Amino acid sequence: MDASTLMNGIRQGDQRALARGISWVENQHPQGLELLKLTGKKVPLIGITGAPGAGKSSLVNALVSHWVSKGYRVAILAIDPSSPFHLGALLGDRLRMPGLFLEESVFIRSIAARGSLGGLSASIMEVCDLVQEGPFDRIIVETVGVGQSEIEIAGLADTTLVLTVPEGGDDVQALKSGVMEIADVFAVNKCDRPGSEAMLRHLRELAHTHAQSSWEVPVIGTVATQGEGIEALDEALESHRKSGHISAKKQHLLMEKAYQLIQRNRMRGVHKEILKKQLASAQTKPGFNLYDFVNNYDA
Ligand SMILES: Nc1nc2c(ncn2[C@@H]2O[C@H](COP(=O)(O)OP(=O)(O)OP(=O)(O)O)[C@@H](O)[C@H]2O)c(=O)[nH]1
Ligand SMILES: [Mg+2]
Repeated sequence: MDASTLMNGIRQGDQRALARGISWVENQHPQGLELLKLTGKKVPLIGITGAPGAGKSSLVNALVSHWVSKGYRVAILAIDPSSPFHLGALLGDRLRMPGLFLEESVFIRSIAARGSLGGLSASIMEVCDLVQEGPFDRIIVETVGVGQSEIEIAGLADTTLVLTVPEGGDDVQALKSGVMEIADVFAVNKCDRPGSEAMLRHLRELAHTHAQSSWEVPVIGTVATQGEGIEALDEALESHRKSGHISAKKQHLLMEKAYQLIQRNRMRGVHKEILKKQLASAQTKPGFNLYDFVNNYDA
């Protein structure tokens, strides 16, 4: 199949076509680039991040159910930060999202953060570009908030939702040291647990002191498993989308995107195993110098 035929399928909402397109892009199939050249549509992309077990998938589930009831079509991308072929994680999320799978209006895909330099890979950006061609009203990307990934999700998403829990003492420290800058909206999930009022109050004060002229991060209490606070959360996400605060991040996003793609293009043809062999042979020659070797290297 050629790229434009597949793209037609994707635009018409054929989920199998989309799944195939994503595979092309992820596996750097020769037609993948042709497919990407046809992209350009923009659908609001919401990134959701937070500590392992904070309730991201549960919240996505509740939010997506809410959107589906409003008639939205939604794509969910779950980024597996640890291993590329961790079926357990995907199945786990599938089980936690009963019903949604059967919904025609919801597309779910787990994607691996492989090939990245400690963060989201170029292919994830490409997958997002491709998914935006589908007939979706919202795209949601779930990523576990570890290391750089949460910073990078902020570069990728139009709106970044940071999730925390009432007992998240460590989270509060993290918030003070910069996560506040990446959050557009905050949710304190598991508000059925003790300490939620104090946590909400604390975060609201923090949000207020960090507020920028164009946007003060709203802090929403939720109980994802019971769908509590979901409407308020939806409203907060919506008002961020309409705030115009979004545009300041776009240039940064584009730069990050270009940077990673340039990096990947430059490294094309450089394979570690081959490099190892070439080095081994170069080292046997008299006068071997690593800097000369690197300088003259032609993949
Ligand atoms: N009490 C309570 N439990 C919740 C709530 N939301 C989620 N949980 C539970 O918390 C556990 C983790 O929820 P997940 O939605 O899988 O959390 P996650 O952040 O997606 O987890 P990872 O993807 O593994 O990082 C599950 O057992 C949920 O049922 C909530 O609002 N209240
Ligand atoms: Mg999850």
